[in-house]
Order: sequence, then C-alpha cells, then structure tokens
Amino acid sequence: NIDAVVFDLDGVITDTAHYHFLAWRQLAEELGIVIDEVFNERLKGVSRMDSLELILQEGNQQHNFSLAQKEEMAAKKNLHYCEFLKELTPDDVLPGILNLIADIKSEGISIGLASVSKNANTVLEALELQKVFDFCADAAKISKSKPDPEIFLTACNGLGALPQRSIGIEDAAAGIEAIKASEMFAVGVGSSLHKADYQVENTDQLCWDKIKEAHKNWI
Ligand code: B16
Ligand code: MG
Repeated sequence: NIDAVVFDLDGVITDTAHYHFLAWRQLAEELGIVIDEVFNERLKGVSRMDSLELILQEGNQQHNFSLAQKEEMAAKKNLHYCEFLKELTPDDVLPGILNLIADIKSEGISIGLASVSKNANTVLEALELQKVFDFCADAAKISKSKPDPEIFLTACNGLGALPQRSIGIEDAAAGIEAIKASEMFAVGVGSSLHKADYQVENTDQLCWDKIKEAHKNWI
C-alpha cells in the first residue's frame, strides 16, 4: 500500500545543508550581517532568492538593493556554494541512506527526489546517485519553494504515485510542511520537526521496517 518514497536532498541524502550555510554566511559577512546555525534552520528548503531576502531582512537591509543587485548577490552565494561542491564524493552520502534506498527498492517501491536546489543534478552526480532515483522533480520548473507542496506533488506525479499512498523524508521544517500539505506521510530527520508523522535524530536511524510500521499505524 505504499506507492513511492520521495527524498529531500540537502540534509537527507548528504550534508550539503551545511555547505549552503557556509556559503550564505560568507555572503552575509560581506554585508556585515551575522547569521548562525539557528538562523540557518529558516533557510533550509527555501529557494535561493527567498533565502537572500530572509538574510537581508535579518540585517535590516532588504530595501537597500535593486533586484539586479540581489540577483548578483545570489549568484555570488552560488559561486561560494559550488566551490564547496567540488569537494563532494560518494563517501559523503549520509549514513544509512544507501541501505534504506536498497530496502525500499527491493520491494519494488519507486523512489523520487524533491529538491528545490538548482544544483541537485551536480550533487547527485558527485555522489554517483543520479541513476538511483526513478524520478527527480526539476527545481527549475517549480514556481513555489517549500513549504508549498508543489515540489512533492510534482515528484509523486512523475513517479505515477498517489501522494496519499506515498512517504516524504525531510530535514527541514518547511519541507515537513510541504509533505503534509501534499497529504503524504512525513518522516523527519532532526530534532525539532514537530509536524512530522515519524521522526528520527539522524539518517543512520532511518530503518525501512520502522518507517513502514509507523506508516501502517498512521493509516
Ligand atoms: P540552490 P532541498 C534547498 O534544497 C536547500 O535546502 C536550501 O537551503 C537552498 O537554498 C535551496 O535548495 C536552493 O538551492 O541555491 O542550490 O538552487 O533541501 O530542497 O534539497
Ligand atoms: Mg533539506
């Protein structure tokens, strides 16, 4: 009774969430704005331009720049981020993820990717995972980032899966909200994802049998 499992990328498959943070912090510093890991929680799952807006608001600088200047800043952050991506290798797949994927696939259940990152393909290639996913939603064709359900609904649609019979896995509050708005079962990886239907602390605690058990009790 499970059609598909849809994964978030940054923070679930690999720890690029930390690279995003380092890249934003570098840009923020250049603007004299201080951001920390707590603030960074609000950027997870949020698109590049929306993240920039949140940072500028934090420094009360949201009215100081034109759209062209903001686009330039976002491009600069992306350059910082792409520098970090060069370091990424298959060893950077988070613990437990490959086992989980293998267990899901062994039951003939399809897996999809719901990342709003325009760098998702580059990341998957570096991890040598691009062939593992049956369908990856294209972030470039998504108009609303998480918490909107668009990216998860697009992934389910591409997999021919009913959202109500599918599971989403996320590390971000905005992502959990997006999964719930899609009417999917939400698995949270982290510590304060109160809206998740099932939660673990780390990816190595993601056990397919336990997820199925929790899903069964949810129905
Ligand atoms: P990019 P996800 C999201 O990816 C990240 O969580 C978020 O921090 C980032 O700003 C966003 O992608 C856009 O990424 O700048 O590479 O297009 O969590 O949906 O996999
Ligand atoms: Mg994430």
